[in-house]
Amino acid sequence: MGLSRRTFSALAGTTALGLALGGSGAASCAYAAPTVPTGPAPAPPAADGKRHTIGFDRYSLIVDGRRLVVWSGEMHPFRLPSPSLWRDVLQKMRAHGYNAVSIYVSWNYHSAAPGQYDFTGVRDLDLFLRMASETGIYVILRPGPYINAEIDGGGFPGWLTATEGTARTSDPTYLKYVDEWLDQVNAIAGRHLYSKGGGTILLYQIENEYDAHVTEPAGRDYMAHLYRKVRADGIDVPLFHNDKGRNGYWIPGSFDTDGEQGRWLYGFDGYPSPTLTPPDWGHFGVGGTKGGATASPQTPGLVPEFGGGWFDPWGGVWFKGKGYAESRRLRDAAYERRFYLTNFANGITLHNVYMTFGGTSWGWLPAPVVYTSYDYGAAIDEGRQATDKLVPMHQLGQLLYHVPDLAKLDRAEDVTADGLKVYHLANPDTGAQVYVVRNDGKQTVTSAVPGIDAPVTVPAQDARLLVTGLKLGRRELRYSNAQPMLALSAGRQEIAVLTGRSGETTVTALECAMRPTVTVVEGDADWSYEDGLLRIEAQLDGLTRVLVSGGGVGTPLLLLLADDETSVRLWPRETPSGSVLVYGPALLRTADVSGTAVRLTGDTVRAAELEVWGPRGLREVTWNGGELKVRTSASGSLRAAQPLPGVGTVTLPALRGGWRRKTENPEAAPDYDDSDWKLADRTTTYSTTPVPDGQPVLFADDYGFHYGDVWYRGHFTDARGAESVSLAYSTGTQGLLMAWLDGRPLGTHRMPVPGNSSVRQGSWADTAVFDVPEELRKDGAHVLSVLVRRMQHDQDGKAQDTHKVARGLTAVTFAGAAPRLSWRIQGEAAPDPVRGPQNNGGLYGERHGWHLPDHADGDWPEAELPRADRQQGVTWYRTGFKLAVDSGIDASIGLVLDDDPARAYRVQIFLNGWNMGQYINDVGPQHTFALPNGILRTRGTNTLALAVLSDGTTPAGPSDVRLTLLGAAAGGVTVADV
Ligand code: IPT
Repeated sequence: MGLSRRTFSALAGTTALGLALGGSGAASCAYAAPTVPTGPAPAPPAADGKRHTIGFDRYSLIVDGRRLVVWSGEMHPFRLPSPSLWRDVLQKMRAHGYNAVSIYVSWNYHSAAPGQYDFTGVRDLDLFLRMASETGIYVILRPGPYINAEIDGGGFPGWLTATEGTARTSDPTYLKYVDEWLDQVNAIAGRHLYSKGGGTILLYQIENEYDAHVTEPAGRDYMAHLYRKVRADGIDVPLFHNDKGRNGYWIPGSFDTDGEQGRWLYGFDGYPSPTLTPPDWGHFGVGGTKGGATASPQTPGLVPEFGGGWFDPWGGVWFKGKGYAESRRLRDAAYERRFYLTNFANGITLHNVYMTFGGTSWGWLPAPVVYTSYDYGAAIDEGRQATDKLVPMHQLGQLLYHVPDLAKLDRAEDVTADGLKVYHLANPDTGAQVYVVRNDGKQTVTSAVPGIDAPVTVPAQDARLLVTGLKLGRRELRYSNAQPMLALSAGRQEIAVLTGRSGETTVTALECAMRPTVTVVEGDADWSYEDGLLRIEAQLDGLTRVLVSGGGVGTPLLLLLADDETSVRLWPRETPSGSVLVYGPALLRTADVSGTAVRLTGDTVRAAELEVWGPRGLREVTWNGGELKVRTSASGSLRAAQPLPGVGTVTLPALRGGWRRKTENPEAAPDYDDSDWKLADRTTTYSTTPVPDGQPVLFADDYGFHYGDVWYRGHFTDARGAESVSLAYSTGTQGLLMAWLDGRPLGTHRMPVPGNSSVRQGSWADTAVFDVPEELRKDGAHVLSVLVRRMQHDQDGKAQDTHKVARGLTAVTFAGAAPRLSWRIQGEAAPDPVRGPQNNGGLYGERHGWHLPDHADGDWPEAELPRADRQQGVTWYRTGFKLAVDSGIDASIGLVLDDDPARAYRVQIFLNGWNMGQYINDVGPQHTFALPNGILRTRGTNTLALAVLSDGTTPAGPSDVRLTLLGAAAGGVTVADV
């Protein structure tokens, strides 16, 4: 095995670190990296203008010569169209122990046409990266060019579907466009590299789950091209790819990286079923081509995506989407402990949870497979609320940051415990032992784990991490049956936090050469001292506090034993003046120490105590700018004399009155003037869908229409003998087609589910057949008007150009006659300069600004809800509403639509002109649509416009339309209007 003996570092000159890699390359063998002493993780990153090194060895990343376990969460800026709120999510992640955020950048979101790129407003990547630096969180940047991500075309712009060449290969046309994209992204990314002190980008991914052409030049040259391009653009941080299914694809050396193997990491993803036993995919795992990290023994275990939830498909009989509560239930907090701890126990030290905040696939962003909400069942929900899935993330994230022994672990001798699976690991330098104990059964297990002289309880389908022989500041933990969360030093004392389930009895044993002084400051605890061991027994309920002093050590140790619920109200923070630990509020956003004062910002939901441990001499505490009266507590903290107030009530207006209504689709009328529409007369296409013989190309993308609805008008002169018309069309899931002949509705056809044999799976094509009414089978001028609701382009997951499958009409024929039709086509107008290319389709109302807040609707007839209209076509409803949420409250608000599920209609929801998604009444499952603050004016007037498409087969709504509160907190970030 040709091992590089050089330090794998991101910057020239860093070989000074001298991290020689030794060893034979065998999968589980330990590589000595003697020059990286066990010590604190690097300080939280910032754009500090300094050069930094980013290297790695088999165990972990090594940043500025210190080991770093990357504990990352995925969010997509494009799924939260209000930049101020990015900061909210980033701060929540950082506070809950994530030290990195991984983001996709979606090409289609930034590019409406070749050569046109927009990185402003809700697309301001630079601003996102600045916020990440200000938050002190690393960024893993993943700009594709292909991303998948349940996004239209897998991230490919609509216009790319109409270009020559095969995407995701070394095809020169494709590469030309890719370079154009990377030029744009890298110009911004280059300013935010952690290596260069410009920001916090730590790692950069090229492509995603690229498993086609792996051994062919078309694939290898493509990857090599991407690698070279990114390097040439000055991106000097380690690069990697995300291998789907752990095939060992794109490991170091598998393609040409200009001899720079040392700056390329192997990454793989995993979305295991939550009902199965967690897989061993790391260095200590089963090995072989499906073994995950074992495919690349010299690089640290990197999982760029590990399922933290799952996307939910549309509802109805075939897809059976059940809503995101179900995703969250299947991958709950216990799932996270069980699966993520298993990953960690397998040597995965770079771990990203996809998704941590899922957000919203607003407008026409969603790939056909998903609906608007991309909540994902993630730890932070679509309404930006913390769920109890943050508990394990918080506990583990703080642990990995605060306990350096965990950054370098080897597999240690096997130990067993009845009823539990045990992974035993050890730090070769400090001797600390780590046990990940997992219960795969259906009953709670209490068992004996060697080295821990106390019963270890693990609930069914759960896990926990235990340590022995671990240094906690100046003392040493011999063992505990509680999971450690952090150890830090604050002022004159050291603090250690251990956690467990509420009500559990924990035993924590500390080495003490001499008899210590022990004070149970708060809670239900007992202690005993014998043979150099202090044994503390505590029943967990809130925060149990035990102060240990003396015993031969000058610095006292405050032992905090927290139950789960309490552990997520403990907020450690590193400041330049030292560590701070805050206890009480629902969220700590920032903590700044200057002189004797600590300034804190954060959120409360219920009234909360506030307590701060910090550097010596602290006397004053402010909370969200207000000074608090504080006292020194018996546990050495500053405690607020009064609890912080909780959040006040938020009242939302009913949306009953003020509605106006107007029907559109004039395009259906025979005399509608379509002379300024494009002629659909092309004969060739780059689409993968064949052009039917003797027909023009009717595919909307070929005429520059890529998003939402598209209209066709086919003119012909003789309908004699025409019995029926067949309209072949192709959309995504849930697509539909409505047709009129000479203004007479012919009917609505909806894309059937894939079980229907007439649908070619994946391409979503079907044919609508409508009778031609007898009275219209005449000579003379006729117009066939057709509205197609497209449901976006396929993702190109298999690199077969499936994003180029046609969308819109594909062929039109008559039975009993063969008239020649002359077609005109009309889709979306020029993209909204602020809201972007995916905000609108080609409905008449959209082309004429009916969705915009300032549209003059004064002459529209007034209407009352609920409605029960029965007609085929498009009707708009508009109303306004005022909100007056207190400026100190972060209220997250949603819009609910509800009706009898038998009614066949769908709604495009426009809030202040922004397309907040699509509701399909008889499909579901989504009824609540998140309205992001910034787009929503929480202190002002809002306009809601609903574009209703009804089949005409049933009465149609809207019926029940109302606002709902998704969550509220006192605090929040400052929100700028979008
Ligand atoms: C993996 C993709 O990398 C990611 O973009 C997203 O699509 C995710 O899945 C699912 O939400 S692909 C995989 C699980 C086959």
